[in-house]
Amino acid sequence: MFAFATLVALASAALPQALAHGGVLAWSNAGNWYQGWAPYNSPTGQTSISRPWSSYNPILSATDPTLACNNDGSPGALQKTATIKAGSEITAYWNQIWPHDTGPMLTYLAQCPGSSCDGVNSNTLKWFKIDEAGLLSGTVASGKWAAGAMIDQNSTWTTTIPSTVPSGNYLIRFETIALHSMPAQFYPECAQIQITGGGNQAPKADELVTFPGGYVQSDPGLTIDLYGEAAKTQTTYVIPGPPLYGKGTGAPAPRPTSAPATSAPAKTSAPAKTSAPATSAPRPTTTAVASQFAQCGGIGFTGPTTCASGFTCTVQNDYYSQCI
Ligand SMILES: *[C@@H]1O[C@H](CO)[C@@H](O)[C@H](O)[C@H]1NC(C)=O
Ligand SMILES: [Cu+2]
Repeated sequence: MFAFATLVALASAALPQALAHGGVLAWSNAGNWYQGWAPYNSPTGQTSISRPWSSYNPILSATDPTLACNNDGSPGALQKTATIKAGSEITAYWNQIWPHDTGPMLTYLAQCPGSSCDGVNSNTLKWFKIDEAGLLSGTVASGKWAAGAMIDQNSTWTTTIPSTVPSGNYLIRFETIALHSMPAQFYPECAQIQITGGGNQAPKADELVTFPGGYVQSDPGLTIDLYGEAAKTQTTYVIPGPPLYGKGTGAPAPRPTSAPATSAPAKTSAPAKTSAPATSAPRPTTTAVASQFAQCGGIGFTGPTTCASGFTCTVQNDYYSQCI
């Protein structure tokens, strides 16, 4: 019989492997190494550019309130921000060896209001996609996926910050989606960065999404069957989310065709998104007010434009005003 201590040691050594899941554990940019959040260590005293997260488990629903920055993605007590030049490369290091080789890789940015992302709820932000890769070659059934390429390159993914992005404070969100089983598994991870030396190309309306909101559970890219007969000859894969930054038409973002499913009760203390889902149907007149950090205006926005007492509706750009 094993001593208790031996069992504990074996169990903890085997844990990440047994779970066969994970996330981003570190970042690098321009020769600088940034240690990520350690989800299985005590949050007390951890200081990182990563937004904190708490488990290697995947998110299994497109409407999960933690889809923006993982569970739960709220700012750390000792939250740090990395200063990163527009046009430079940022690399995310996933835990090794990343186990899921079928699915896309995606990277998003969301600009924070004000002079810092500290204290900003990731659910209130508008995200635009700066990098995406899906099925790289071959068929859906047996081809090469971006997630497989990520594994091949030391379980890392590198994205260039577009030089045209306006300077400012952003959350960057790296994500891999695993498609080997259904429902699809989302693994998003966020870091706080300050982009310097940027350009002046703001994202267009149809390039901006919220999380949750940017994906619908029924998206073809989230429901694709890797094992069916069709997969043996299919060589196309539709990456979920909005058009890439710079590829949108400027039209208002397309509306979901059906009401998003109500999400399960949040398993965390992260505040739920407070802005009402946009809809093209006429709205009943309402006296609703937008709470702190909620959207209160912008092209295409149909929710409440009055802020709760003590907050002012402040224009961030043509598409987004926020109660701050
Ligand atoms: C591979 O990634 C690990 C972190 O997961 C890092 O410590 C190591 O330096 C990387 N190796 C190379 C060759 O980049
Ligand atoms: Cu997994």
